Amino acid sequence: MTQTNDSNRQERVLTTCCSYDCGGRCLLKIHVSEGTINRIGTDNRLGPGLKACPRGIAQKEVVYAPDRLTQPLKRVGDRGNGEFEPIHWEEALETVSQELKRVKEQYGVNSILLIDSVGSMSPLHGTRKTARRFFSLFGGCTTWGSKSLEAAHLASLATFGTDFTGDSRENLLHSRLIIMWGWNPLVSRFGPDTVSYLASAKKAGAKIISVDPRRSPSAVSLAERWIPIKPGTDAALLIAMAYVMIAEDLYDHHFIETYTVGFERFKGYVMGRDDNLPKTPGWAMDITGVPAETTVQLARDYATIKPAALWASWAPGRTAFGEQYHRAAITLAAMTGNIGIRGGHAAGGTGRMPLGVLAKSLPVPENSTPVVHVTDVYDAMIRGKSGGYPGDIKLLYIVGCNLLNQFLNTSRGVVALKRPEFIVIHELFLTPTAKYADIILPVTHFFERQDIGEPWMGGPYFIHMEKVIAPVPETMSDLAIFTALALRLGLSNYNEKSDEEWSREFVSVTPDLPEYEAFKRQGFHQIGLEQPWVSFREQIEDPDNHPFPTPSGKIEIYSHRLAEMHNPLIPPIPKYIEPWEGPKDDLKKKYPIQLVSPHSKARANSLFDNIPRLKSLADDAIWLNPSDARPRDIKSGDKVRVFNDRGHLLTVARVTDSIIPGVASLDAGAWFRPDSQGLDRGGCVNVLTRDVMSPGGSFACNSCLVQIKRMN
Ligand SMILES: Nc1nc2c(c(=O)[nH]1)N[C@H]1C(S)=C(S)[C@@H](COP(=O)(O)OP(=O)(O)OC[C@H]3O[C@@H](n4cnc5c(=O)[nH]c(N)nc54)[C@H](O)[C@@H]3O)O[C@H]1N2
Ligand SMILES: Nc1nc2c(c(=O)[nH]1)N[C@H]1C(S)=C(S)[C@@H](COP(=O)(O)OP(=O)(O)OC[C@H]3O[C@@H](n4cnc5c(=O)[nH]c(N)nc54)[C@H](O)[C@@H]3O)O[C@H]1N2
Ligand SMILES: [Mo]
Repeated sequence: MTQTNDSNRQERVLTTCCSYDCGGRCLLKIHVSEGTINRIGTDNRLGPGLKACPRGIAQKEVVYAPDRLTQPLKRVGDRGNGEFEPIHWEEALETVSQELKRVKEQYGVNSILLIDSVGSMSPLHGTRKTARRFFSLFGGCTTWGSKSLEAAHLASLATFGTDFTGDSRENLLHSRLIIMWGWNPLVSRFGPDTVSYLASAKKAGAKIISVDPRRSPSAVSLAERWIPIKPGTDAALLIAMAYVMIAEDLYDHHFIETYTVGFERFKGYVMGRDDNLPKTPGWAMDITGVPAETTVQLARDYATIKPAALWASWAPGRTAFGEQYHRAAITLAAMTGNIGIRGGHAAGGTGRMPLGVLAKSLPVPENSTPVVHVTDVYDAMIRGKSGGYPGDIKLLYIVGCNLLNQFLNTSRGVVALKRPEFIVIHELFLTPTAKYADIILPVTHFFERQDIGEPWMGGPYFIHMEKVIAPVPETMSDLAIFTALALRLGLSNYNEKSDEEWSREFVSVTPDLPEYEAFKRQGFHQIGLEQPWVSFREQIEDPDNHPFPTPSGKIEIYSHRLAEMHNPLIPPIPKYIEPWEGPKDDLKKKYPIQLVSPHSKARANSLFDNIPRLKSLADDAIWLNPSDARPRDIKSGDKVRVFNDRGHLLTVARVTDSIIPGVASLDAGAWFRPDSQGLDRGGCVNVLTRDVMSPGGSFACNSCLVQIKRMN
């Protein structure tokens, strides 16, 4: 988007958007002259728009950061001690391609583990896309899954048969009741316009309730009521709400009969027919800490205020047996008839819509690769074939991931990262993970390449990502690195187009987008909808012609697919299963505090912890309740040590009644900076978390018991 003439001296304003794994995906307007960024603006239209947060606006500090990696590096000291020397690209690429060849020939492709996360998520330069395309042509490797919404994914597939369970955001304007369940969109962004729609809904009279162990910033500014709950117990509260709806006959019989299967089985469990244990609000109170009257009121509200959106977010699902929480939330959405209607919400938790996704992105040829679950990645690196994994991991290839910081149980990560014969990483910064690499390849920032921005979730809109500035010399995009490696290894067809040619192709095949030149000129394009896009509208309005894509064609409260798994820990109806490291675990005697680790307002996962302007905005104190602080003689601002058998870290206390007794909260993403005693002075919460997979696949970071002590 050129505002003035093309003289280099004149300031030009170019559009782009962050391509990180952040829920925002907001419009950035970059003011550039003489090849340098002067300042960054954003969408300045009134009302809901594509407005950026301080992290987007601070990208100038990120791209020009003094600690940006600007040359390929080769390790010289011991793994992990951070000593490197610069080398030429020629040597770096030759070493990497030789190692790939050697390991493939000597041990087979399964001994190469690709950890490709979503440092960049765009359709062309997406870190996963570029890496998977390369390894597919290379002949395979061992891969991993994901680390975010596995529980919701399993629940949505089992219950609805699809994970397209979202709605376009303006649907919130039609809700009379919105329950933000473990959802804090003011901080953990879910689209640039979501909070604006929530605020409008509130203004229009919608009742907003927050169910969260913390009185989160969203609870403070949007909710009229905060219902504190013990982490990992959400399924119990939802099931007790179902009890109230059944006992008081408040549920939607027509909906249940027309659209669902298995309700009677669920009802039997809820009413205690099978186990003589009715799941009453009193039963739940003992587990969740939520007073019985509160549960009764919440159930009555959800059953009678219509339409209502139960926004069941992911953090409660990132617990042991978190799958049950998502399954229970969907069941309640069905019992209240809130699926497929304007102002309702399917509560599937995946949030995806078919809109707002480009019809085409960098193609990844099919290649069946063995997959290691995220919670097992370190175990696989340590035990290899003897632990039942696909290979002994000899080469670790990391693209767009700070695993040491972000995967569970950092101490185990430190052991694991010493194992492979060779580690290579593509990075912007010398992250805690990059310190363990043998070769570091410095990548471009998204300002330095052309691409297309598509919504992280929600939308629908697309943003033209202009190449705003020339790349820092000696950095390469992931796509360019893999293109160069493919050439060296004799792999044909990896990338035979320019970035512009790819972008042009993606735009041209996507319905609802103007032609490429017009899209470029506009800078962004929002798709107009006559009415909100609501998942399952067709199935509800015209059930005879639109079955749900499940074995029965209905919403499966009793899931046939789960039943076939014959695993009592993944039952076919949603049940409350006592989580490990939850409020009733025996380990509480030793480690009495339940720790949750939400996302930070100042970071995108672990990104920007090294950017001073953003670090100063972070809330990196550990929240704890006065009743837990008092006996430990802890006051706000005190230095505290947080520990369990897995590790320990140093941080600062914030004593507040905005968190329930027995629970503490420390934002995830601060960088791991261990001292010589192994005490993490960076405050990386994953030194404390447990690396065990929930049976349904959830990444259970919020099932974590700790003790806290004041440091003298
Ligand atoms: N600013 C910012 N935005 C982001 C990101 C970021 O890093 N920074 N990351 C993006 C990504 S990758 C993701 S996956 C999403 C994350 O989105 P979410 O998973 O929704 O976010 P969290 O911040 O982990 O947690 C949200 C709320 O859940 C509460 N919570 C924690 N445990 C429990 C529990 O057991 N029960 C209940 N009821 N509540 C609980 C927390 O206190 C918090 O207030 O955010 C996205 N948006
Ligand atoms: N305790 C706890 N742990 C958690 C969570 C939690 O709530 N609590 N949340 C989990 C969730 S939901 C997520 S999504 C994960 C996130 O964990 P990760 O996927 O590891 O995400 P990031 O920390 O964002 O790391 C991305 C890395 O990519 C780099 N990068 C950025 N742009 C590019 C690029 O263009 N190319 C390349 N090659 N690299 C780039 C960044 O510098 C950064 O180091 O963390 C998980 N871990
Ligand atoms: Mo995530």
